[in-house]
Amino acid sequence: MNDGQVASALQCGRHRLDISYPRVMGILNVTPDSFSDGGQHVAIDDALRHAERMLAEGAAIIDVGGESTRPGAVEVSSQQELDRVAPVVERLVRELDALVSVDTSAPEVMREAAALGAGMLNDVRGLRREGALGAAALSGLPVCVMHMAGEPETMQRAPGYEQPVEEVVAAFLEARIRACEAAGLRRERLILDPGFGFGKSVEHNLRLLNRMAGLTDLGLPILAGMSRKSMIGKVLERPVEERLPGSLALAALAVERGARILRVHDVGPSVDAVNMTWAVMEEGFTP
Ligand code: 7PJ
Repeated sequence: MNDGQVASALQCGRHRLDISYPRVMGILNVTPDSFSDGGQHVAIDDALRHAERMLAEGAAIIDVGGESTRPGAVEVSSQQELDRVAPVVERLVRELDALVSVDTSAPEVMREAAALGAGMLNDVRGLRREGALGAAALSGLPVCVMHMAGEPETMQRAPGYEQPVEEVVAAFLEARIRACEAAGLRRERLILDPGFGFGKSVEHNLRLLNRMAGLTDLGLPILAGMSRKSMIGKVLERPVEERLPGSLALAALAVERGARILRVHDVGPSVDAVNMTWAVMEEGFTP
């Protein structure tokens, strides 16, 4: 049972993450389309510099992803994912002492991430892959469990829901909490994510954000990721490089509706937006 109160901190390996106020997670993509032209070593150096900047701007977590889960993306093998992610995780931990989250659905990648010193796992498939529940349970790390309808390759073709989307998402997350507990992953280690843009139309996304506060009834921290997503592009008719104002508006609203971790590309501006929102909600918070 829980009393509806969200924990004020998460033990993330060696790091203790204070979530008594909303925190920002900076996105670090290490997919080939995000690699620079100079080969893998240059790419890793670039990734590290980018992470360093995000930490300086106030990111509490660096989310490293080696599998593109953008709409239409095809699956990669877990070996490919490991080859991309492992060297970056290793250096982020050793050189920057960063709290690293690894965005993966692959049990092998989860195990290796934990061994390399990552502090959090982030699975857009909600630990539904064969072996993922067990690997996540054994890691001892907090895990973000996200709702996704379908698979990235096909999920945006014609998203449809028989019930209101917020009810489908809440029921899915409740079922995943039970599956995690059955696998020995205690609910105190879970973070919930409604999965904006994953098998959802723009109308679904807007409705889901508007009603997201309902998810706080489950008593677990909520992570929201809407940074630069197509819902902003569709509403404002902006290309991806012009979505910062829209992203900040959505981050502020997500905080107001209960999010404690915001997954973003533009860390500095997001930290300000989130802190300002929290200052209003708490009438006096100073970062
Ligand atoms: C999310 C994610 C999200 C979590 C991506 C993109 C697509 N992980 N990974 N939540 N989105 N937890 O950033 O546009 O919303 S990849």
